[in-house]
Amino acid sequence: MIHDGKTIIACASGAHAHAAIAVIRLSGFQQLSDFQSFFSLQLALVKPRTMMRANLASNGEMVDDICFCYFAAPASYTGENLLELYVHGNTLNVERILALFQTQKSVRLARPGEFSLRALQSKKLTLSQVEGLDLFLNASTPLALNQGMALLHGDLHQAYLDLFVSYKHHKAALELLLDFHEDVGEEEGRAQLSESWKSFFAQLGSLQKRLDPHSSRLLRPEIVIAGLPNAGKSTLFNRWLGEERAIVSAQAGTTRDYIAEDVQIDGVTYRLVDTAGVREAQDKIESRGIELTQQRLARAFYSVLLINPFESDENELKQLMAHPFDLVVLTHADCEGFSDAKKRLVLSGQTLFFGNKDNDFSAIGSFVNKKYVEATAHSPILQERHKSVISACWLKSQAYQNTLQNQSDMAILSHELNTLGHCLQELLGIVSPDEVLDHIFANFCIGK
Ligand SMILES: Nc1nc2c(ncn2[C@@H]2O[C@H](COP(=O)(O)OP(=O)(O)OP(=O)(O)O)[C@@H](O)[C@H]2O)c(=O)[nH]1
Ligand SMILES: [Mg+2]
Repeated sequence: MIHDGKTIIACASGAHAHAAIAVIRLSGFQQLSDFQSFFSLQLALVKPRTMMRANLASNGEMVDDICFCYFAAPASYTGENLLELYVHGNTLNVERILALFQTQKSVRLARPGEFSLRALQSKKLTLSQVEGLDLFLNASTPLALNQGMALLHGDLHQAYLDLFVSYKHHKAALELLLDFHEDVGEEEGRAQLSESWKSFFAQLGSLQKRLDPHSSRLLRPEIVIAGLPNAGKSTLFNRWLGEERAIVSAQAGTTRDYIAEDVQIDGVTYRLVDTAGVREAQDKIESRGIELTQQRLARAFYSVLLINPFESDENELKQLMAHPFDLVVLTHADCEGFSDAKKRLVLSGQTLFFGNKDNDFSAIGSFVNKKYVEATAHSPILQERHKSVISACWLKSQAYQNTLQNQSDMAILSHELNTLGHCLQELLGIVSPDEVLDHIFANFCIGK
């Protein structure tokens, strides 16, 4: 996305629901007085970072009674001249004010994320901070919220900076051995090389331990209820939500598409997903529904297999159980003959029983929470970009370590270390080679 020099405008507080107040942002204008025709007070007199009140007007007709605050460049979120309007949050009103400002040729609607992109371009935010902001604003788990804040606050970025400093120490040690070994001495040079590598490798190792291929499931964790048709999935789904959200009927194959709603368990928001019963599909729609069930199961954070022990086809159940379910729930526990019916099933792992009158889902909730606590204990890194770059760095550093141990040719080592360096720069942004040289002369006393 290239900066086209236009002023961008958008509602920053979500324009899709009526609210008491909505915040509209404008960024990138030449001077505040560009908007004079819309304001009832003299904009030339407005001091930056001061809350003001004014009437907004269009062709002399009052549009809204608002408050506003002006942030002069570069001391603003985007680093540009920025104006925040606090308007009445009716969606029509917001639309009307957005349209009013766009009557000026230089103003256009912002694209998603464009304010943050401009903040990045003006170096007000680092890439990690922008990613943190994204994580923070979309978080549905405390892990994502905390990690978003850590990124935004620059904590994780600091860990990458520290890693890069260690890398530069090591690179400097290698350069020293290559170009100045007569000054330093071979033995001393090799010792520095080995020590600096150990320290870098340990730092990278602790980041690598935070990689988890399944961590994307923690961003918006789903609890997926699956089973054969008529197992009682929609019944359990409705009872958990406390409302008649899904259609329940004695006809097998009632749920065709999956249905999802949010549930809270110990401060974490999960998507609870009711799915189409899995069987030999009877038509194209059912077949698609079953495909969707399999997809939801594959990306589920927690999967629950529901079984009606009175109506369970062993072969079909066997096929379903190929998926590693976290929990099995037997339904129809209120029905006569339940104990005998359940004896016919061969089950392993966690199992719970539910009948028509059971409304207490705390047992399932505590199993789900246990898994969440275990899955987040090592603070897994959630950002896909960070995960893939760290894992590439890890692979490269292992290869380099191999060469370091077995290869005495410094030129090859230097080449491999450079490719690792490029990878690290991806975590941080491009760094000029001059910096490495600066580092050598700053940290090592050469030509004593
Ligand atoms: N007695 C009793 N009936 C139940 C129980 N759970 C579900 N039912 C009944 O079983 C039938 C099927 O229930 P649903 O919840 O629609 O089953 P489903 O698994 O969603 O079925 P599909 O959407 O067709 O895959 C309905 O008539 C429910 O009232 C239970 O625990 N006890
Ligand atoms: Mg159903």
